[in-house]
Amino acid sequence: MISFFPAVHERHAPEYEFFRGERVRCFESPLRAELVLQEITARGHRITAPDSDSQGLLARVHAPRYLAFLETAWAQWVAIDPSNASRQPFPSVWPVRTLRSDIEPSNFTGRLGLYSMDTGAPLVDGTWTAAKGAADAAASAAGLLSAGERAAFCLTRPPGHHAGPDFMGGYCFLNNAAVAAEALLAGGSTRVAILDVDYHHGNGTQSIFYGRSDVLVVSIHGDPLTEYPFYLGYADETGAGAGEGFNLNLPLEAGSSAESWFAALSVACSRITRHHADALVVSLGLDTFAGDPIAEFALVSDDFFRLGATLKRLDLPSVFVLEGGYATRELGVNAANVLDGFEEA
Ligand code: Q9C
Ligand code: ZN
Repeated sequence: MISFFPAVHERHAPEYEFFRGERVRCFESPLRAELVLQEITARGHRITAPDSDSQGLLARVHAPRYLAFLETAWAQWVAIDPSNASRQPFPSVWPVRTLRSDIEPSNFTGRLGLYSMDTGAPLVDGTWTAAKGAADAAASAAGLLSAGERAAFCLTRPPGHHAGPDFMGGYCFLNNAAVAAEALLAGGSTRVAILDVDYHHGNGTQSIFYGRSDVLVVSIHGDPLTEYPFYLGYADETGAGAGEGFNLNLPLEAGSSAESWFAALSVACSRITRHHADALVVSLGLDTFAGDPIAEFALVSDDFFRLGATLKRLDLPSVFVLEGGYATRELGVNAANVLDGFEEA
């Protein structure tokens, strides 16, 4: 399968995040992409650089003031104090209920909190460049599908599905899957489906399309009562206004078996078929793997062939966009198994 790989991903390499009150090395690392690249190259997939600019599409997905912040955040951070160049900024205050989010403070801490859902998306010097490269890959892959190709893989990081219209979070800055969906619409699709199979609910993607009927969003994920992102992803979230009925959440208890996961996948596929989608975007999180260090599902490496093969049966032009997956050593094999399962089915 043709795979878009933006080498600039490596510019996003934060040193640490917070886990149980401690600083720990980031789970979402450049090595993830390098190991996937190694494995899909070894299996004969064709790798290419992104060739589309996602700028116009990003403006359909994200708020202008959020994009402006993200692009200039590092410069503002370093302008406060040159020694900040060797420090990672983290948000420390947020506009929760009763506080105002219509006003954008000029203060960096005020802006960072306004545009963050958590402390889980550490920002560094190269974050914008890397995130933009991933969005460009999503635009490129969708462009290729619009030109008649049947499938493409975005070997991209940082991931995107937690990033909402105007906020970052959960390792995500720009919503690559949403960019792919918008690019498909711009390229002539009229009914797109996004299937999010990451362990964590894709709150950003859901929110971006919640009021719309042209993009169906279906997600299988750990029950937010116990799993991140906690505040979205419940079964009663079915869409709003014109989008009513075009959002489907299939939460599963943490610890669910592969068998129940594939049962949910079959429900998801039925809904996508009923949507009469003309293109599919797969938010391909691989943190459903049994060995994932921060997730609680039980898929084994062979199950990822089955996932690919199942998606092939939808018979739709498909863009696969890498999301999470933190069992780094097995990530390449698991990603490649999905692609090969799809191609060999
Ligand atoms: N610090 C994606 O899979 N919290 N994001 C994990 C470890 C957030 C995962 C706890 C998990 C976000 C794209
Ligand atoms: Zn995840």
